[in-house]
Amino acid sequence: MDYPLLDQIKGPEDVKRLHTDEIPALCAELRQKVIQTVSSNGGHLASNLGAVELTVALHRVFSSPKDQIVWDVGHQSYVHKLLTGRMHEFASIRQLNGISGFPQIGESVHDPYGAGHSSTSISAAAGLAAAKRMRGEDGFAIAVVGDGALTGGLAFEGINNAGRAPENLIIVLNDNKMSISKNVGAIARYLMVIRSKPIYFKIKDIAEVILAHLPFFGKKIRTALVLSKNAVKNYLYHSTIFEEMGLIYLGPVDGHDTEAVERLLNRAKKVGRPALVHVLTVKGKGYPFAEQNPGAYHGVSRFHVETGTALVPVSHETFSAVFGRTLCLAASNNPNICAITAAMTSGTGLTDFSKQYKDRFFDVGIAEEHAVVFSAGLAANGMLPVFAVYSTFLQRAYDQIVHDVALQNLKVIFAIDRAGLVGEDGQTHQGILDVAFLNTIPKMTVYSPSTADELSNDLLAAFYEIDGPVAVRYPKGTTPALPKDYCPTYRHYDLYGSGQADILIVTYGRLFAEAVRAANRLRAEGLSVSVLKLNRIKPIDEVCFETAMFFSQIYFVEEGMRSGGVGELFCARMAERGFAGQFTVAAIEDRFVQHGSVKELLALLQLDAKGIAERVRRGNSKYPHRLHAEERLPI
Ligand SMILES: Cc1ncc(C[n+]2csc(CCOP(=O)(O)OP(=O)(O)O)c2C)c(N)n1
Repeated sequence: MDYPLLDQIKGPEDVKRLHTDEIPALCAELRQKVIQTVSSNGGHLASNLGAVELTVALHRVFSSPKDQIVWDVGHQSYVHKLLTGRMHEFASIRQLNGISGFPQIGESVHDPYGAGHSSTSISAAAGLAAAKRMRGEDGFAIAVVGDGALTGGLAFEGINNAGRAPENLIIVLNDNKMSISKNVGAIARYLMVIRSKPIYFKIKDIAEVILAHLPFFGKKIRTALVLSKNAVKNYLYHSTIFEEMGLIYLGPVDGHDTEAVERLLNRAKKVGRPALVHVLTVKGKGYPFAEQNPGAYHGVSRFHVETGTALVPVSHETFSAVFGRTLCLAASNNPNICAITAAMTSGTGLTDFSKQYKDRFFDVGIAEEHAVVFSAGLAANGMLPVFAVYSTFLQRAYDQIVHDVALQNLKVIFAIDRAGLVGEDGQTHQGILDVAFLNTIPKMTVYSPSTADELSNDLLAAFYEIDGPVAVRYPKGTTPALPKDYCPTYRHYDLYGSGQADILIVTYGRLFAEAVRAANRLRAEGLSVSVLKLNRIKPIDEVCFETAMFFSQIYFVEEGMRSGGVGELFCARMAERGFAGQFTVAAIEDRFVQHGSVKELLALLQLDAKGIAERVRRGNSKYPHRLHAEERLPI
C-alpha cells in the first residue's frame, strides 16, 4: 500500500505545511492506514475513522508538543500517533514491545497525558493548562472528549471547574451520538437538541462575530448582554449548558469539514476564555461496514478488510456469553433480577437481556460509580441487581462498593468480566487489581470460576445461597482446554490429583488450566504433584488449608497482584496453622503489565504452564528446600 503524503509526515509541522487541497488525500491515506493496520492487529477502528479530519485540523491549528492534546479514553488516538512521528512503528501497535493502543506519557513528547479509562481528559487538561500558566509557559491544553465520555461523572467534575480555568484550556467535544453503542441519558438528549438547531447557532454565531468586530460599542453591548437578565441575553449568551458553566461555546461544526473545524479551533484560541468546541462526526466514517454498524466495529479483533468479517471466529461460547445466557435464564424465574451496565451492553454479554427484559435493564452510561450506588438502591428496596462490569473499570467504584454496598450489607452481585490479563489493550485495561481490592472489603464473597459451567453455577449460588454482596469474576475469552481426567465438583474448591503427593500447586480462575498442564509435565518427569483449584476465593474454605497441610511444598500461582492477593493470604493462614514446608507465591509483582497477547504476557510473567513448571523445578533441583530469593515469602 502506498502512502505518498503520509510518508512525508515526520511530525505535526509537516501537517501544517500541506496545502489545503492536499488534506482530503491525506485523510484518505490515514483512513487506509488505520483500516489496514487494525485489520491485522485488532484494535479500535470506528472511533479512529470518525476522528481523522478532526485530528488533522487539531495538528494544523495547534503546535504539539507546545500545545498539549489530551485524548479522552485515548482509543481514538491512532491518527494522532500517525501524525506525530509514529508512522513507522504503527505496524507494531498493541503488540508486545510495540507502541501502545492508547496515549502514553513516555512513548512520545506528543502524548502529554496517558489514558485508557474514560472521562479524565477535561480535568487533566485543566491541570496541564494551570501548570503552564504558573510556570509561565506558552501553549494550550486541549481536551478531546467524546459524547460518550461526557456521560462519566468525572467529566462533569472537570467541566464544573473548567469555567474558572485559564484561557489556554480548550475542550473539543467530539460528538458522534455514540458511546460504544448508542449513547444514553439526558446529556445525549441535550446534545441532540443542540444538533437540531444549526440555524439558531449560526445566527448566534454571526451576532457574536458582528459584536466582536464593532469597535468600542461591540464590546459594551456584549458585556451588557452578558450581565443582563433579559430574554435577548438568554438567546445570545448562556444558551447552552456549557455557557452556563462558564465556557465559551463554539459550534456545532461538521467534523469532517477540516477547514470549518480549523476555523472554529482558531476562534477558540482567540476568545480569551476557556472554550468548548462542539464537533459533529460520524463514527466509522469511510469504511462502510463500520459506518453502518459502528458499535460492532468499535473494538475489533483481526478481520478481512473486504468482507469486514473476523479472521479468527470465536469457536466456543465466551464467558461473557455464558454469563448473559445464565442471567436471562435466572431472570425468567425471578422477577427481581435486574442487570446494570456502564455503557458495556455488548461487551459484557447483556444484549439479549436488554431486549428480553427491557424494564429490568439499565445502561447508565460510562458511570461506574453511579452504577454501583444505583444497584445498592435497587437492592435496598428488594430487587436483585447484577452489575456487569470489566474488572479494570470497577476500580473507580471502590468507595461505592465499600460505603454503599458492603457496609450496608446490600445484596448486589458484581459480574466482573475481563478479570485477569486482557492482552492487547495493555496496562490501563489489565484486570489484575480486583482480587486485591475486593480482598480488603468485609462481607464480600468472591468467586473466580475456571470454566463457563462453573461460572453459571457460581452465579446461581450468588443469587440463592449467599447473603450480602457477591462478586463473580471471570476472564476474557472461552473456557481453556482441560484434561479429560478432571472431574469438576462445583464446590468451593477441587483437588486435581492425589492428596498424598509432595507438591501442591494452588490456583484459581484461568490459571487452573495452566497449572494442570504444568502438573502433568512434572509428573511425567517423576515429581509427585497435585493441583488445588479454588472456586470461591473469599472466604476460602477451611478444608483447603487442611488439605494443603498434607503437602511439603506449595506453589501458589495467581493472575493478579501479589500484594493483597489470595496467595499471600493463603500463605499467612498456612503459617498460622504451623505449616513447616516450603511456600512460594508466583503472582504479578509490584508492576503494571504492558500490552501483548494474553499468551505472551502469561509467558513473560512465568505464569503459563511452562513458567509454573519451571518454578517448581527450580524449587526442587539443587536446593530442594530453598527458593529463589525474590520468590520466597517468609512464613
Ligand atoms: C471508565 C471506563 N468505562 C468504560 C470504558 C470502555 N469504553 C471505551 S470507549 C467507550 C465509549 C466512548 O465513547 P465516546 O467518548 O463517545 O467516544 P467514541 O468512541 O464514540 O469516539 C467506552 C464505554 C472505558 N474506557 N472507561
